[in-house]
Amino acid sequence: WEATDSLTFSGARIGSFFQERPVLKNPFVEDALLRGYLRRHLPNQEIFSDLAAFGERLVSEVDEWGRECELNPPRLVHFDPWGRRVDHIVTSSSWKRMKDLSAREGLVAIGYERAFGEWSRVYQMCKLYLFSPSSGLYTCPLAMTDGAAKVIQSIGVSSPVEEAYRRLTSRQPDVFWTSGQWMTERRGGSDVASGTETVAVPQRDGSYKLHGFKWFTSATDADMTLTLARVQDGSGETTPGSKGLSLFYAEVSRGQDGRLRGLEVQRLKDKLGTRQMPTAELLLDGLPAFRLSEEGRGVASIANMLTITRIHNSISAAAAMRRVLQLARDYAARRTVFGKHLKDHPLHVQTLARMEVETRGAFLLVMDVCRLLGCEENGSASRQDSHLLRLLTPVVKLYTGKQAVAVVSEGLESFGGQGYMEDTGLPGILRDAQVLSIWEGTTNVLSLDVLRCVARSSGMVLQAYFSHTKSLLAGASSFSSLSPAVKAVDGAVSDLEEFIKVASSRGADYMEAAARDLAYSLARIYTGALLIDQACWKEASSVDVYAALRWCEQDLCLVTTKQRRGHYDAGFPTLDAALVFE
Ligand code: UCC
Ligand code: FAD
Repeated sequence: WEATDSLTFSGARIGSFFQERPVLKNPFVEDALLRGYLRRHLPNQEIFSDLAAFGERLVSEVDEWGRECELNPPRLVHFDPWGRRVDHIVTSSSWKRMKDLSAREGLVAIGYERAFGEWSRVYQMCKLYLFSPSSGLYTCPLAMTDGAAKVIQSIGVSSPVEEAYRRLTSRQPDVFWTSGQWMTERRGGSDVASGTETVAVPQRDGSYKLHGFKWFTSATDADMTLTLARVQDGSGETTPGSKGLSLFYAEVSRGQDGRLRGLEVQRLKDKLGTRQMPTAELLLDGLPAFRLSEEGRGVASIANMLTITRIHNSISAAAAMRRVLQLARDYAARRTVFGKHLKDHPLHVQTLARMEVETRGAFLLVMDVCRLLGCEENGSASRQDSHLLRLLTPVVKLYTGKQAVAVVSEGLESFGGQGYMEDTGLPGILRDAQVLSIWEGTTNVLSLDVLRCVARSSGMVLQAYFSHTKSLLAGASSFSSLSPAVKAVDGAVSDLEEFIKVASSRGADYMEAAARDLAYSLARIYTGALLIDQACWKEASSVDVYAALRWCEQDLCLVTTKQRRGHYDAGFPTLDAALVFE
């Protein structure tokens, strides 16, 4: 009988053991591959100092803002207290802070200042890679902002978009603008050509007014947007299909009555993830706009934006994988089960090692695409580089988008039940990863884009691909430790070449059925070659060699096996349909 037992009020006895949470450490310092990659290609002290300091700031300050963005999602206020329509998207103070931070840190500007020549894009993207998992999804508006700046630059920085370009690429928070990318309408997001109903009505002064409905518009608190619409001729007619689409620039502004000019926000989307960021449905009701492309060249003109946003998407995918791994390995050193730390259970470490190999592959693949982009923008790209950039952009986006979901999902499991608990912040990583394979082109749509760019280049992009992959392998010929990996990639290259020869005589339907497997094969083989190349670097470690070997143990060429190839034959779509719809 103890005195405390007689107390009417006493704290519940919940035991004294509490699990330790995983601790986020400086993501730059923690990332051996990132630092190794930069030491190899861009050994610049200024960049190392900047990234190390930025990494520190992410841990001490910004990561918390990102969490606040998740906890205080945007909301839409349609009317002011006196009943006037205002359509105000209210965002959290942390979301606004992200905008200031992005400007000051030059997260878009670095790509346009080009202080590091052809490596400027690599620098910019490495910084975004660190930022992304802590950014509260602010990397989404940054991607579109970067894409818009790229489109303007490619069209020509002149009136009426001179000012916009200056703002999109500014480092001054009060000058910096973000952009939207309004493409998707109710009828469709993949098939933009038949999905776009928005019309552009010419005005006397050469500008236009847009009327239509945009079904998905992300980061809708942006200052401007690029969008697609069909120009009406004198009799009010428009041209259907892709040939009728033109590219427009519009500012998002308010009139003296406080209402959005020519715009109404119908509602905010109720999303699985990306909740930190507003995604709206918009009625364009006479939105003032300027045509940026020639009439009918809308899709081709916005393609530059797609290239940039797809690269950003891939950066976010690799970054999500890296983040979950960094937390998982920290946790593995804290959590004890069956008498020892998780890090001392070989099966647990093997699971993390598999995730690590996938993450390394994703990082090297996306960095290589950034390198190619930098070369192209710097005027130092060969024809081969340009072909590779065109081919690998959809490949890296579709492959990393899918792998991010797999790796992050595995990552959540590594925390046991805690990985499933919302207030740990971990489930949000998975919910946000799920979108990476949907927006900016789904996996299938991008697989078909791969086929189209192969066909349109008369196979030149594939020639560039094979030639560069082989040159990477040739560099490894004297490294005996890597020979199983080299042999595997070499064999996969031959299989793929052979498949392409056979498949090209089989017709378009056959190729279409093979498109996804082909795109995956392109990704896996090329990534294998990059991991091998990284392992050949004079300062590479045995871990780099091991990572290359591990990657190349998997099925690299998915279009090789006879059974699978059979599935591309004429009879199989009917069987697939029967299987699905029985
Ligand atoms: O989802 C969106 C925003 C989400 C938020 C931002 C996230 C950013 C990452 C953040 C990370 C946290 S915006 C919506 C994105 N929508 C899409 O991605 C659409 C997906 N659909 C496609 O990609 C289709 O393949 C279409 C729309 C491009 C197909 O349209 P068409 O009209 O059938 O296209 P064509 O006929 O294939 O191509 C028309 C022209 C051709 O040029 P010309 O006429 O000179 O021969 C093509 O070569 O456009 C050119 N073109 C391209 N050029 C088409 N695609 C490309 C390309 N990818 N690169 C270069
Ligand atoms: P659909 O095209 O209807 O696709 C449905 C399915 O069919 C997919 O699995 C697809 O892979 C498959 N499919 C389609 N065509 C083919 C084919 N030819 N062969 C085989 N399979 C095919 N859009 C914007 O413009 N701006 C934004 O800011 C924006 N933000 C977004 C934010 C979020 C959170 C989300 C989820 C979407 C956003 N989108 C935005 C829209 C996004 O780009 C589209 O949803 C996407 O491009 C897919 O288009 P869809 O929804 O019409 O799907």
